Amino acid sequence: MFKFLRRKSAADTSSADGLAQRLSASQDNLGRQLKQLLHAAERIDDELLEDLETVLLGADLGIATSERIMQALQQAIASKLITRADEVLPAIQAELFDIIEPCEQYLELAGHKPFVILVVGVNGAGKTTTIGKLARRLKDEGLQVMLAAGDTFRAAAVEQLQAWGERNQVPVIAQQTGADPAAVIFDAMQSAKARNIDVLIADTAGRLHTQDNLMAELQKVRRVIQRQDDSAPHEVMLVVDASTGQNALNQAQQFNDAVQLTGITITKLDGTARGGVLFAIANQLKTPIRFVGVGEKAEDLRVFDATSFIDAILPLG
Ligand SMILES: Nc1nc2c(ncn2[C@@H]2O[C@H](COP(=O)(O)OP(=O)(O)O)[C@@H](O)[C@H]2O)c(=O)[nH]1
Ligand SMILES: [Mg+2]
Repeated sequence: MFKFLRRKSAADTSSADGLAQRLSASQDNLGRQLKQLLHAAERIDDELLEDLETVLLGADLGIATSERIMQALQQAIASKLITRADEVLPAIQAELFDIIEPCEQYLELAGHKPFVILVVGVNGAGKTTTIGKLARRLKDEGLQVMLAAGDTFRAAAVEQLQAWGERNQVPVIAQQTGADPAAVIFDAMQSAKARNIDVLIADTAGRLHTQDNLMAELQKVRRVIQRQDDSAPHEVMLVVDASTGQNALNQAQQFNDAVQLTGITITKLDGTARGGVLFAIANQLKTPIRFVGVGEKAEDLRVFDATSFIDAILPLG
């Protein structure tokens, strides 16, 4: 029997309000700014439209996504679907929902044992922390989890993963600093099979001498995993830090070109005003957004839910 991860944990469902609180800086930057502008507007004119676009860009939606929304608005205005300023906000909200709704695709862990998750992203994005949170979550669901310390670049990275492993009683496969990450992950694959592990999550380094080196290393790790299970890795998950704004979008595009992402986790949505970058990533990449990180603690990883996200960042009420 395959075990399925529950669609949502209590933390996801009981916390619609909690999410709004965590995202309050981004809500100030997007939802509140749009409301203020539209509240003050007497009619829809070019000046208002320009100001709206400025807010969208300022909220890190990026040029392409802001243009998409402005075009949708202009069409609705031209066809008289929208005639008053107070009709604009619901229209923007609906368009933003259409952008992110297709990315609400939950990570299904069925069908492979071990289910192998390769976690990639630049240094400091939140990879190791996300792995720790995810391990805890999966363990709570009754799954056997193992971690592979594939960031062999820095001693601290291995220790950090081991600390998460100890806290949550999850085994961590590691070698000395400087070891070949592909070898660590190869070891972990064998060990996971021998120990009947359900989910193996592999950490990776985020910085090498050049971007090309990093991507070549990740491709090697992928080949080594495939030598043991040609269907693996079953998830290549990028972790990006929302507070880096448009950089997060650029990273997503680069990693996707190099290692074909199957999922994205967007971290540090708490305490940044740049959460709007999630719309840019969804619109440009269309890759499933699996989780959002809203804090440093184990429970601060939420399943991405388009409706709760919109309600938090752009509430209509
Ligand atoms: N506020 C906040 N901090 C986070 C989040 N995720 C990670 N961090 C912090 O970001 C820093 C870098 O995280 P780390 O997992 O080491 O990044 P890595 O280099 O990609 O492995 C750490 O101090 C984490 O505690 C998040 O969702 N919210
Ligand atoms: Mg790390």
